[in-house]
Amino acid sequence: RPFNRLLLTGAAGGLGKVLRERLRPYANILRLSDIGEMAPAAGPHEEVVRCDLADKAAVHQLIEGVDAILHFGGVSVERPFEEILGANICGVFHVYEAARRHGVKRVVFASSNHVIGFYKQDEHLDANCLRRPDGYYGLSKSYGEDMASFYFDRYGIETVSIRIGSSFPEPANRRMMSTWLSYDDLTHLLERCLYTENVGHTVVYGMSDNRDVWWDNSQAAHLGFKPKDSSEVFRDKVEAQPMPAADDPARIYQGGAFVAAGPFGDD
Ligand code: NAI
Ligand code: 15L
Repeated sequence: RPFNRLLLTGAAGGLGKVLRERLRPYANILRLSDIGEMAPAAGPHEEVVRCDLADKAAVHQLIEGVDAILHFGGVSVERPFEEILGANICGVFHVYEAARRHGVKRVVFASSNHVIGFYKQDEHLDANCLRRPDGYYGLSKSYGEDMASFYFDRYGIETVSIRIGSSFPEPANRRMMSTWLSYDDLTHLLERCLYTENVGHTVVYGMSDNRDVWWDNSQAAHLGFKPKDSSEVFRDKVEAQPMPAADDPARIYQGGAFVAAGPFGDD
């Protein structure tokens, strides 16, 4: 039972390009949006709309006629606060406010492990842990999760916030042996996020069935997310890399190098 029209923001990005292909079964029409160019041009059952998430009126137009939103657009790494502000903080407000005004009832929000990035790698977390954002980027995702919670409590718009670990073709380093999320497992998770009823605001950690994990998804068990892949198949390749020094954030913190990014600007 596909949705009539699904919106994917961030469609020109790394995950957006992958999801453009993989979301096809779930929508009669997939509306793709990004501030950047989205090649190729719209194919059958696609709509391509350039839009800056910082532009409230444009986002309002973008969301008209949509049945559910996969919100993947925005700045995806640590950057100066002013860059994060428009795309991620104003952007997520614009998305929810437009969803409210157009009666959209389901959002899947690409949150990030960087909302809890300042926990150490020997700590185990579930969805109820206090957040410890590791930068302005992590703060913006934390704000997005609060926005999701508020719009559910106030307006009944349901969201699954996925604290994505590291979703790339393969884990690039030792830290990602724990945080890696394969594209197949991401796709399965998105399917569960779209179709599970009564999610309220659910927080789920987006990780594959990796051997050594830091996160417990028991509070999101109702989603029925059962990852099938594991980073183990890459272990030899990853462990051929030199071990980071004992004081390297990549070895200490769940957020890895993000905890030490910046400061930016003149200071
Ligand atoms: P990406 O940086 O490749 O894609 C993000 C897209 O958002 C880009 O195409 C960019 O042009 C667009 N964008 C940026 N500012 C915008 C604005 N003002 N208006 C409209 N679009 C704008 O990132 P990626 O890896 O594809 O990630 C997608 C989402 O998932 C992001 O929200 C990211 O924070 C989140 N995420 C990704 C992880 C990963 O491992 N790939 C891990 C955790 C979270
Ligand atoms: C993220 O939130 C980023 O968007 C992505 O590029 C990776 O850096 C990922 O986290 C990670 O922590 O590996």
